[in-house]
Amino acid sequence: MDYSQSIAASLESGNPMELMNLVEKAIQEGIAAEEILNEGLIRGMAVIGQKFKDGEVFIPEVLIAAHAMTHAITRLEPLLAQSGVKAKGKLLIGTIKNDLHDIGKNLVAIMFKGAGFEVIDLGVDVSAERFVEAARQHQPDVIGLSALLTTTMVNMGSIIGQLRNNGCSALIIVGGAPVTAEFAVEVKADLYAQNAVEGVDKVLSAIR
Ligand code: B1M
Repeated sequence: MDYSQSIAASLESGNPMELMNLVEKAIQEGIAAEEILNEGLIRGMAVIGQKFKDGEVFIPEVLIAAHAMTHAITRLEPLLAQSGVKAKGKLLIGTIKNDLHDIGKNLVAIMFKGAGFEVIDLGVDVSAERFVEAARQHQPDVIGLSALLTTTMVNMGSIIGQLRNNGCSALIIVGGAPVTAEFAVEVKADLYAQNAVEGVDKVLSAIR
């Protein structure tokens, strides 16, 4: 089994110490941080998501994996952000109200930092009012809305409407597992991205 497969397997089996050791070894072996992330951590988490859906694992197991993944991402963060150049703009990002999923949103934030953006991360469960207030305070160039639940993504349109009604002209990008390009058009977002790297690419193309 190669490192990526071992990392995915160790995340699935909920063994944080083993996971960190494998991530460390993979880094020392010169495996690219992106590969460790995509082929190891994200792949492992996708399996856990499927098992959760199928009733084979439950919230505690998912939480253990999520904590382990967060630690591993923290270790990878400086490597992922190494491509950073001069500041390209300011991103305000958050996971929307009633949604506590933050792993994907954190990855988006890391990738934007790596691309040279100043990032203001509002965290999870962010209301429309907080987005509006933070947009007024920080005057971002880009606002990112993340949602992982079909029950919360439906609020994206209202948040975008309230931002626009309050005079915010920042570029708005939406994403998260259940969000699609069609949905992004429906809620009047400027951009949609399927993953963090695509998010950075699309924003850079739009602001160039
Ligand atoms: Co929950 N959860 N969860 N969960 N969870 C999902 C999302 C689910 C699909 C699992 C399933 O049923 N298969 C399901 C949603 C079903 C639906 O709505 N259709 C679900 C559910 C139901 C729930 C609860 C309701 C369970 C319950 O309590 N009964 C509950 C809700 C809590 C709440 O938010 N109010 C819940 C709770 C949790 C935990 C707390 C246990 C934990 C979250 C821990 C944390 O985030 N700190 C958790 C987890 C870990 C998951 C799964 C297994 C993994 C999510 C993840 O981190 N993926 C998830 C199943 C799955 O997605 N396969 C699931 C890895 C991450 C890197 O990917 O977040 O998709 P992702 O981010 C990607 C892209 O989506 C994109 O880029 C990232 C990668 O580059 N992206 C953006 C994300 N945001 C973006 C923003 C952008 C651009 C791209 O621009 C701004």
